[in-house]
Amino acid sequence: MIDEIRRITDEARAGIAAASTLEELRAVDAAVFGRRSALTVLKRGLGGLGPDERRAAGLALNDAREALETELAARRRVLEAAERRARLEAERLDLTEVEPARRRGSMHLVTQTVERLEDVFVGMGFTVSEGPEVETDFYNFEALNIPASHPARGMWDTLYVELGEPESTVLRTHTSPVQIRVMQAQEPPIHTVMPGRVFRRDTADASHMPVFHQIEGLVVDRDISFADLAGTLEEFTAAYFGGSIHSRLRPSYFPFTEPSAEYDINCLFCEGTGCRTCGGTGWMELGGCGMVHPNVFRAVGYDPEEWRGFAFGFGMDRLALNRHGVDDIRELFTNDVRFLEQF
Ligand code: 2NL
Repeated sequence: MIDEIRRITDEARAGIAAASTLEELRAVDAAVFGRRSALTVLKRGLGGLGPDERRAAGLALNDAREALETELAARRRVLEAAERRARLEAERLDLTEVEPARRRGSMHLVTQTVERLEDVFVGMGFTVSEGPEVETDFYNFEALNIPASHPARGMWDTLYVELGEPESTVLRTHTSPVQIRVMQAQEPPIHTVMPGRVFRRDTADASHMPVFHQIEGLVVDRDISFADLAGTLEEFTAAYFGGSIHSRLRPSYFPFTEPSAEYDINCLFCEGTGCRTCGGTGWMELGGCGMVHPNVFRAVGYDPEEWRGFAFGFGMDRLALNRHGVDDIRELFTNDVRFLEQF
């Protein structure tokens, strides 16, 4: 009988080792320990043996049971761990996984333009500054050398906010008030650009909106000259539009700069050879610029004998439209998803 127990035990061990899933192991368990298993049959047969033989066989049977139970439990742990691993792998959700073929959200056309412009100016050593869209008359006009009586007030169709004294609070007509705030807050040297929304009393059409986007730049230091202004704008022009596009400055007038100039760039369509878009001139107007007026320095408490500066400004919406061949500025503000999702 001892031999028989050993044979059954070896067979059961082989079965346990061969089970490759928990389900197979449960079948082996039933086959080894079940009511009709070889071990159970042998145990029942103990009664027909003599006392000594019965004791020896009983001990051997118990040893076999214990050994097999231990091996079964060990195998069960191994298979449970394997099945858990397989289940986790099957249920795994990789939240960083992307599907390149499917379209996801994108930045607004104007935001893309602002970010490109900021990248170029930051690369040239400028910081980026921001300020409020609702301004006082002082920041939007007075400090910029545009007193209430000044005929240049008519250059901006101002939207007023009903707050405080009549016409004392405005929606900023340019981002220049941010430059005043920057100068009030810190000493030169200053190299900063300020992009942002500005507002004018205007009827919407394909090329006008009462709200649009502007970026202005300001540099203040000792011994800053008009040549620094021209060189900075030429450098920016090549960096943003590409090396084949150049800039030129033409005399102009702004109350806050003296001298003042219009800032033109080569036509982006014909690159300067002349076409219908640029009226055959090879140039298109981008914005304005000039040397900061001494009265502006006085308004922020800078000594105009000590500090020199230049400033420039241009609209960003037209750049966004040009780059993508869009012909109506209103598209930038309607925010129809079918339009926006093209970019
Ligand atoms: C344009 C012209 C310009 C400025 C903006 C400026 C600001 C301060 C002092 C002096 Cl605080 N100037 N800004 C100067 C010249 C032109 O913008 O056509 N913008 C769209």
